[in-house]
Amino acid sequence: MIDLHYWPTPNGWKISIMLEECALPYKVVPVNIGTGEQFKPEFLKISPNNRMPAIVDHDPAGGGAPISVFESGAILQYLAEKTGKFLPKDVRGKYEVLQWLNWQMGGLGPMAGQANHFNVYAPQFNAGDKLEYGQARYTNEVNRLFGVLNKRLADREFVAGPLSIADMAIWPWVVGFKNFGQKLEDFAHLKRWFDESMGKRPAVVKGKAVGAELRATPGINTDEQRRVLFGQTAAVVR
Ligand SMILES: N[C@@H](CCC(=O)N[C@@H](CS)C(=O)NCC(=O)O)C(=O)O
Repeated sequence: MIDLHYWPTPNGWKISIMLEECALPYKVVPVNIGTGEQFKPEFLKISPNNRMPAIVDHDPAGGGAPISVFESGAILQYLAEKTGKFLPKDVRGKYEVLQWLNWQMGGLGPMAGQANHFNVYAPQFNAGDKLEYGQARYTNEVNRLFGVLNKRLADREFVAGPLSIADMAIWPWVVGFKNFGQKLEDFAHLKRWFDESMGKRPAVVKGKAVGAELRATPGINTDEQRRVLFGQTAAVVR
C-alpha cells in the first residue's frame, strides 16, 4: 500500500492521476496546506521542503523499510519504475519522456504558479498597479511555454511517445489556463491533447477528482490561508 500525502492542487493531481492510471492501491493522507499541516514535524520528515505531494511506499521493490519520496517529478519517476509503466526503458524513449517531465518541473509548473499568484492572489493584497510587471512577465512566459507545447503536439498524440509521466505532469498545469491569462483556442494542438487525449481518460477524470471534497472552496480565500502560504522564509522550517 502507498500513502499519498496530498491536497487537491495541480501538483497533487499529477500523482493521483498516475496512481489511477497504474491501478495501484493507495491511501490519501490529507495535508491541508491552508492550515499549515505541511509544517508538521512528521510531514517534514518525509517532505523537508514543506510542500506536498509526497508518498510513502510500504512495499518497495526488493522489500525492506518503507521508502518515502517528495517532489512530484521524482514521485512520478519512482512509480513508473516500480510498475514498469509510462516511462520507456530504452535510453532514447526514456530521455524523450524525462526531458519533458523536467520541462514541466522547471518551467511550466513554476511559471504558471507565479502567473496564478500575480493574477489571482496578489490583487487580494491591494497592491494595485505595482502588480502589472509581475502579471505580464509570468502570463507572457506561460504563453510562450504553451506555444512550445502546442508545437510539440502538432504531429503526435502525446508529449513523448505513448502516454507517459510527462503527460501526467503537464496536464494538471493546463487545467488553470484562465487564471494564467491564456485561451486554449489560441493553441489548437494543445487543446486537442488537453480535452481529448488526456481529458477523457477515466483515470485522469478520477485522479483529478480525488479529495475534491477536502476543499470547501477552491483557491486561497481567507486571511488565515494567506498568512500560512505567502511570505514564507527559512523561519518556517527552522
Ligand atoms: N516542486 C514541488 C512543488 C510542490 C508544491 O508547490 N506544492 C504546493 C501545493 S501545489 C504546496 O505544498 N504548498 C504548500 C506551501 O506553500 O506551504 C513538486 O512538484 O512536488
